[in-house]
Amino acid sequence: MKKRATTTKEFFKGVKPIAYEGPDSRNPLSFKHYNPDELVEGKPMKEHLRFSVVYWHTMRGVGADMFGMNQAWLRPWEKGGNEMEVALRRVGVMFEFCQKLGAPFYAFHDRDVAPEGRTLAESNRNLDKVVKELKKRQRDTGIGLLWGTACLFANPRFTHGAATSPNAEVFAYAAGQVKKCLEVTHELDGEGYVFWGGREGYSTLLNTDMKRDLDHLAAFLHMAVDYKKKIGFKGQFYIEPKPKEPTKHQYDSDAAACLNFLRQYRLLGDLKLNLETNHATLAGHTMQHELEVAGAAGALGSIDANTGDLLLGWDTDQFPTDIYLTTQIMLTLLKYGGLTTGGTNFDAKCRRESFEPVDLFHAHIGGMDAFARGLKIAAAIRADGRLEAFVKDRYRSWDDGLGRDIEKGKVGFKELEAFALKLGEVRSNESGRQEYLENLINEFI
Ligand code: XUL
Ligand code: CO
Repeated sequence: MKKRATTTKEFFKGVKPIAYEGPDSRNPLSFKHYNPDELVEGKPMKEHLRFSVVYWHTMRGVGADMFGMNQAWLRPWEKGGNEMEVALRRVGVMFEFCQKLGAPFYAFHDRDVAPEGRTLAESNRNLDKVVKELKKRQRDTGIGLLWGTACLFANPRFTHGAATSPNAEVFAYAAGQVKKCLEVTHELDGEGYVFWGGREGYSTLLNTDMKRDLDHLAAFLHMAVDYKKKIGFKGQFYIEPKPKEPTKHQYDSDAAACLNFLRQYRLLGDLKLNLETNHATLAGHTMQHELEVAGAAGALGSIDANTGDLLLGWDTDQFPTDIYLTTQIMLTLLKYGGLTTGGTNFDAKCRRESFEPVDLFHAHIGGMDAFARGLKIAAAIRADGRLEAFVKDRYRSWDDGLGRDIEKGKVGFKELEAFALKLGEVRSNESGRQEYLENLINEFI
């Protein structure tokens, strides 16, 4: 370990680096399933999963009550010094956390890491100071930036949207902010950059020109793509779908809406999707559905790992612990070749009641173990082969004869009608065997 790391202040005293101890361990601060170097389908778990910790919840969340600002979470390192001093100290806290957890990546919004100034120029200067520190810590620890993003939603100037604001000055401000954020993400060797349009939508159609908004959003993204090329940033761009919250309706509402938008505005080659479980369920879909939609379009990029509470419905951003969920996610990810530039980014927060710093460890350990189990279970299901064979067999009528001719575009309605007229009735329908397949999955869980 380099000298610097041993001389820095320790914030999580009493928490040792989290080690893999296996399923029989009763140590809550250990991994029972996540064993970073263990090979699954010939690749180490850590490369399959590429875990990432988010700055916004983990470092900047305060456990506020939703009807007031009162902070519930104990974060002793936040006390003492001015805003910039705290921001710089927080970098040390974040890297100690990621290091002890063994998370290879982190992710941030520009305004999470550095305080916003009175002007864009001042905000940029603040960001530069913190980025210097982030860069140093990245070098010392080997922890990398999974993706950066600009906060284009919290400041009141973005009340009506950023790239979809009815006010062109707001659009310009947002462009300036994203330009800078792209530069620092590039500076930090980010593997990607995310666009989440939290306020790119509307509260009422009465005051909204949707067509113009969409044109503006596309123009904004084209400018970002151009600028990315100009500065030589090679990271992957992503759009993160979410249907609502904070606005009533967001234009990037789900994977299909995003893909349609990207295709319509000729952006599909430049952006993939960053899919989040709680956003999927808010949109009335499962996470696996969203992954399949993106995968089929060649746009499966990265995941924001969390879960909602279906009894509550809104974006509760809880840590994922459901093995069925992680199994489904990993089945689809493995099917489409796994994560490359993307990662498993814990866009998740502790419950307000879990207010001690050590709860951050319990939460992330649980999420990482749940994904490790999902990965191993999915790999076992794939090795077993029965599920895949069932699906393949279900579609066998497309593999030759009539089905193959249809897929190859060799026949049209005329030929098919002639075939159907001779057929009398379709005789080859078979059971979908849903319950049999659900039982089969349970054999592995
Ligand atoms: C909000 C959300 C964001 C994005 C990044 O629901 O998911 O934190 O992940 O802006
Ligand atoms: Co997210």
